[in-house]
Amino acid sequence: KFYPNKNATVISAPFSGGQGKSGVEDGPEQLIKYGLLKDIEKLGWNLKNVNPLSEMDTDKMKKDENDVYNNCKRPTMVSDCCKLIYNEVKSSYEKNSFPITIGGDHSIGMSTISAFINTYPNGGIVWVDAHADINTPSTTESGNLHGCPVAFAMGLDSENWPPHFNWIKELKTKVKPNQITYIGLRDVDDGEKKLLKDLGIKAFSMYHVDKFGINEVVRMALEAVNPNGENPIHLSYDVDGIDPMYAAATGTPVRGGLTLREGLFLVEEIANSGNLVGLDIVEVNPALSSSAQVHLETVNTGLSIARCAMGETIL
Ligand code: HAR
Ligand code: MN
Ligand code: MN
Ligand code: MN
Repeated sequence: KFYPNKNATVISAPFSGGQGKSGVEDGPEQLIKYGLLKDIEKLGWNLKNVNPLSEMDTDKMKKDENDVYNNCKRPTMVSDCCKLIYNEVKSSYEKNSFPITIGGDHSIGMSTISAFINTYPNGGIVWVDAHADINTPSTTESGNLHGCPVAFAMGLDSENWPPHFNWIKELKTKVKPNQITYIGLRDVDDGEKKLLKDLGIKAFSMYHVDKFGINEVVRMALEAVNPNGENPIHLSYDVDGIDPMYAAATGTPVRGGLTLREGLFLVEEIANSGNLVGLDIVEVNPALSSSAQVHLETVNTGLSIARCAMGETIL
């Protein structure tokens, strides 16, 4: 329905400025090395691969100790890179090419979901993650901007943002509380819990997955952001939503996550709805692999998410 020509753009976002660890900037290269492009092409898609950060000296930017605003770390780096990523994702959407953004840390989600909602103002977002990533510059305890992308895309607390993010403040459309839902949460900060509650965002934690089962959780999540069943859906997938048993090579693993099958089933189900128009796969950090096996498992988990999203299991 959405991509009759089956064009997709793999947007490499080798970016680590939203958090302190290094290595996550190598996620895109690893996913591609282990077959991402070939896997998706096999499913009948015409692919382009672009890297909007190719001209940025991200190593140098990451080392700049003066790049701080109040408690926010690296606002210049995050803002400059995220703006480039926003433009690339937006242009992919405008060309009717399915954007698959591969991170990189999850701060880039501010770009992908903003580009989505500014293309499809009635769209719905499913955010799969152990974390809610909805801290504002006022509530963040870590100062890591990968914990804040949802708040930026929603325009929350914008009076207190680093001025670097004025470009996102000025975007026409903000994500509204009934346009985003979560699956897999299990490490949510107190300030984030308050925001989720006050805003009435439908969030499905691991408790809900255990209580209702993943099938019912996906159904409820889609009902929350896509009540008429016709709206386009953007899926932002942090691999730490899946249990570290299957995706340990990530910056902030949290035990008690989705099984591999739960984590893939939800993607299959969203793809089966026919409404999936965009995908992010983030927080694969090859440098944090404790063994070659862990490395391979995490990269393969990322590849499986991509294949399920692009239609592998639709018969
Ligand atoms: N909530 C914590 C913070 O704000 C941890 C965020 C960890 N984020 C990611 N992305 N891995 O989901 O710092
Ligand atoms: Mn995340
Ligand atoms: Mn996370
Ligand atoms: Mn925590």
